Amino acid sequence: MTEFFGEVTAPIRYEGPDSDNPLAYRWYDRDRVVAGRRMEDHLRLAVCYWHSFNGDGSDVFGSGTLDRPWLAPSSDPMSAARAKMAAAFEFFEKLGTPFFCFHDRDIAPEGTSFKESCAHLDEMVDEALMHMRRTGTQLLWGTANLFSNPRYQAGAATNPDPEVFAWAAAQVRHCLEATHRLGGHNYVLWGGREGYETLLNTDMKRELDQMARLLHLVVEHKHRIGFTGTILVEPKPFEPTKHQYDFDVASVHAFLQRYGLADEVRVNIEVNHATLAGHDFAHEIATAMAAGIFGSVDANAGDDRLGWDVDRFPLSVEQMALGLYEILAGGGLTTGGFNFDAKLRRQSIDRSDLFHAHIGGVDTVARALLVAAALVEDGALARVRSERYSGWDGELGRRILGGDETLESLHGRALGLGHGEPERLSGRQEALENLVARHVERAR
Ligand code: XLS
Ligand code: NI
Ligand code: NI
Repeated sequence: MTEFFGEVTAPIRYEGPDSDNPLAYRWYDRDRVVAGRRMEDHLRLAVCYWHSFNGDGSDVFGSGTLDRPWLAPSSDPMSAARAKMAAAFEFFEKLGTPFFCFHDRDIAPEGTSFKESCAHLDEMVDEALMHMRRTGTQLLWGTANLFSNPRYQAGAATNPDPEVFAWAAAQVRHCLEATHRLGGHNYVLWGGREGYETLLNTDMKRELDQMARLLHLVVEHKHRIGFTGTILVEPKPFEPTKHQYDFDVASVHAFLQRYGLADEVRVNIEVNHATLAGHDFAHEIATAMAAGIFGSVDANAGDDRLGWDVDRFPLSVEQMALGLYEILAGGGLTTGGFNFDAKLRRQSIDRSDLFHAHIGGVDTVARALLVAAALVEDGALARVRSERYSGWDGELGRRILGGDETLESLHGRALGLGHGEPERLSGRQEALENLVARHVERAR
């Protein structure tokens, strides 16, 4: 097989924090046991197919800059798909991360009919199985692209035309089965164009009902075929539509509850989407944990000044560590993982840039894991949290939560109080921030 990433001759290895080798991991030591689990099993890192192998560096102002020969318009689509897949698995193997993620259209070109598109996907799934057996790479999740083709201009499930819904449902059925054949650990639905541009032409109530119907069909089909992976919805507040229905974790949770889906569907939380929704990454994780719907993470980063999905590779150890702390405190990942839904900048045109980008992302997340594990082990944050609420474990707290008090009884109680105001205590925010900073400095 011809190598695509010939500049990187050997698999990327762990060399430790003092290494100056740019093609080595400084923090990701896959077999190291952290908080009772191998690093690799904690993080379940995945490379995404779309940004890394389908993205060509184009932006709204100009065409592609990256060297991706399989994207040349002159190439035969199926041979190009095979060349792309060979390069992708060469990359996964050299990077040494255990998982990948894909959209149906990333791995197989759309044909001239639905039937031909299915045949293309089936053929590429066979090819992927062969590469997966050869390299040991596993599938974290598959997903159907229900947003690129012009037929989805007004959404897929939320389209005003049921013909488009029917087409999307057929596509999802095929992609879910492909994911199942590949042993996928999850199946993702990101609401690409499930939202609206203007309310002037939008019947929101209908669109939400339609979106729930598709999700119910997915859950039913998952059980029918015996797919044991988790169904995940990926929240995002806007882009491409002005208002996406799956705005953030709390909106998705409300939606799932309203339509009786909260026991079947969880969330895939993307860091950059959290930022766009005006939340911290850790907030979205904690919201999902509290609701019992945490699933997986799309690990990337936004930009402080740009209000769109810039999908940079994760850069901030602290941001990731605070999210990972919530994940560890909530019991860790199960079927989910950390998927690098991140892309190269337009000028990063050397083939080795894809390695540098991922190595940086992997090390950021690995180091964040060390910080989060140290915070768990230190126990101070957990202690502060539980002491802060200790009153709720006492008699008054238990009576209030247990429904033994009313406004009337609490009014009576207040009138009869012998003492004055409740005692106020420090929230100690700065001291806790300093504690986190110490662990960020020291984690090794
Ligand atoms: C887009 C989303 C997308 C999903 C998969 O913003 O992040 O890449 O992860 O459809
Ligand atoms: Ni994503
Ligand atoms: Ni995104």
